[in-house]
Amino acid sequence: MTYMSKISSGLRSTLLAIALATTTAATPPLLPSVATVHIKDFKYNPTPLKIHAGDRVTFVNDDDDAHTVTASDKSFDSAGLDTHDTWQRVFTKPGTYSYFCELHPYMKATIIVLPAAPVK
Ligand SMILES: [Cu+2]
Repeated sequence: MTYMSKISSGLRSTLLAIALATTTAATPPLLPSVATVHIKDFKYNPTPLKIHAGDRVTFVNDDDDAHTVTASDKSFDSAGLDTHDTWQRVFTKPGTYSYFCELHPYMKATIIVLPAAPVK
């Protein structure tokens, strides 16, 4: 391969990478989280989930159907998550959070937020 064709092939893969990045831009990059709740077979797992104040939780829809992660008091709402969609939320206040799926209201789960973990 000549030097010039190497550059041109490098440029082509750069453009391809940009094109791919653009098409996947709808899904925000995942931030580090302490726990992941999987939605599978119309169930949230694990539930109840225990975390500490300030922790970020990732929700993943592993089902073929769309689901939501919606607080019973509507204080948070993921909106519709299609298959393989993810949604993240940081729980800043201790408390017990009940949530459900707006599309299948019998799907219910709980997150227990304990006071922030002591600094080691
Ligand atoms: Cu659902």
